Amino acid sequence: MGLNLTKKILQEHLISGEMTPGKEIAIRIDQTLTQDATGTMAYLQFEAMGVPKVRTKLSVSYIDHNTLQTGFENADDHRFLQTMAAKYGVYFSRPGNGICHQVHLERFAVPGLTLLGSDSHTPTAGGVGMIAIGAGGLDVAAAMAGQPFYTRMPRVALVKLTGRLQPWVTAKDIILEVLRILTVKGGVGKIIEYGGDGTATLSAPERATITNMGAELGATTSVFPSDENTRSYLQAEGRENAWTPLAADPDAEYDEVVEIDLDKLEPLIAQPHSPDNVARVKDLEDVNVDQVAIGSCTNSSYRDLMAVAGILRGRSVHPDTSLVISPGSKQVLEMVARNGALVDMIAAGARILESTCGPCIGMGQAPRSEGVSVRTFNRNFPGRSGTANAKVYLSSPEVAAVTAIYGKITDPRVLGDPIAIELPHEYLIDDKLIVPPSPEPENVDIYRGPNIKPLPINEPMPDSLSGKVLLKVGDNITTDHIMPAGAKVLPLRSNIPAISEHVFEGVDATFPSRAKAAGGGFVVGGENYGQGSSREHAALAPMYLGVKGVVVKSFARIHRENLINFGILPLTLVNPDDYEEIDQNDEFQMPDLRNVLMSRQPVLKIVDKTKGVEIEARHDLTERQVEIMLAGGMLNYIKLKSGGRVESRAEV
Ligand code: MIC
Ligand code: SF4
Repeated sequence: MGLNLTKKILQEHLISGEMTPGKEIAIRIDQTLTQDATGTMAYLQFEAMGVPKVRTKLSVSYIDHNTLQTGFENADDHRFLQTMAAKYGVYFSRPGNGICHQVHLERFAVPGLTLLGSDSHTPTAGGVGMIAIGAGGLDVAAAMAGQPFYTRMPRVALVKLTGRLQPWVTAKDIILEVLRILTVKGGVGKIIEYGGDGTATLSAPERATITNMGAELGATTSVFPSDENTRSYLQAEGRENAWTPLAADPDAEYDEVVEIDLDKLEPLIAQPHSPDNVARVKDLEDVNVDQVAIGSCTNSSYRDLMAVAGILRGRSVHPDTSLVISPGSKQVLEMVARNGALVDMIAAGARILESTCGPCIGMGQAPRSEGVSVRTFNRNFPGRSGTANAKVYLSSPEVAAVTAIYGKITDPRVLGDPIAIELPHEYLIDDKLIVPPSPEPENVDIYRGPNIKPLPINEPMPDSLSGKVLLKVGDNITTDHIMPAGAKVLPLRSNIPAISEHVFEGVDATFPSRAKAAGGGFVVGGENYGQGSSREHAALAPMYLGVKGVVVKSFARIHRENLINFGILPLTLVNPDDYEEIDQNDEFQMPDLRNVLMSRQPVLKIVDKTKGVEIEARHDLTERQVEIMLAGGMLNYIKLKSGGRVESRAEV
């Protein structure tokens, strides 16, 4: 049996372990990316590792999330990041240059290489055949310091595309269909590989829309073959040298196969409040819409904005609907400005925002109370838009643009003939907003504004753990629930004492004060706990508040890894029905925990003293992860291994 593409690339990068699903593997990381919201912490952690220069082939630091600058915090962090990049050998993409994933695809992604990014949508680069994985900032810091990335070998699922998309049906509809079939937890523990004749009909930017939103499946990553379409994209970006052909062997084996007939797909839309709550657009056509937002790392490429401009040309935005557009990058914005497409958007009444994440992460453009917003983004979790009771739908740019004109959810096929979009033979290449590292790093002083607080570091694990269940939550809790983002909270990403006051804000605003008063404790959750963003703040801030363990039915990958990195014990219930027995405020005890973990038994006992019962839970930690837990987290572990070098240098 031949190899699938995933295994071929992983094999090339394998440092240790065997490629059997579920077994821990270590892979070499060629490239890293960070963005400002996770990057400040990642670079503080990198600095604490005491390495003079990054040891990757390429590392890029992007500023794209926190650009509102409503106070000094964001600008201070930008300066910190720019000086860190200059000193430690990292390329720096300045604010205005675009969203990290869009710019990385345009300027840096290379087929067959590995990329680790401190953002869950890093898999976007899988659109050109990279194995691109999202992780917590600490894992990315370790990769910059030359460490391999450890993960469990995922299973590999093939999504076999046949046929070709009909007019007005797009790449977004393909990934929404995959989400409809597999759900937001259907990709956990898997890499999704795309194949079949239908792949040849999709351009690299369309493929990137699909791999981007593979994050919403919970997948480790998603990857397309590298073929002639990949070559022409890289050539048009002036990077043909980066191209290599890559494909699965014809007789490759997969753990699972999903088939999608592109001919049969129709325009789709995800309804509130989950990306897998997918319906046909034509079944929702009576829904009035207050706001349409076009942009984000999923759908803001040149191709997408040309489709939008083509629809808006000579038409007007509905008087009851606001249309905002954020182009994905400076390249996209400059090209649509030069060819006049921007004028079509402005003339139709669109509000043009800068090339950043913007409304996708709640940095402005919150909808009205109970308002309906149709967005081309990838997440519609409750509250993420900035308005707790808004109803957010996710669609293609085509559906979004037509909806903005009609003021209600509208199937774009009403417009008749499709818009013809010609992909450029040459993209406009101007990297002036990408600053290379300094040739004289010894002369670069690191700038630290007052918002950068020392990195909290956990204590080694005590012999036993005990404490209260501080909070009990249900299924599919996102990291947006645990550690909200948005214009008020995001500026505090480098200030853990301040940001920890917002933990679980939308779920139970009393959580931080109760956790502190109780001297810490436990959180209990349902299925797929911690889905969504890679933000390690969803582990770091609870750790700061004293959370010692999280007991759930199942975890999302990145969040579980982040909990381990910060020394919070992740436990899954052996018998999911035990969830019903546990109540908030129950007293938990885990006696003799250090010994139990060291004994390599995967199952341990939680004594629920309040109920007088014992509950079985699995930790599923690898030997390496047991050592990390015992040390009180990854930084302490690295310190032990390196003879005590790690320190928190971010003193102010
Ligand atoms: C997101 O889409 O939620 C973010 C903001 O890009 C996050 C990272 C973060 O919280 O900083 C992600 O997806 O990882
Ligand atoms: Fe930015 Fe939104 Fe993409 Fe996250 S999902 S990187 S916030 S555009």
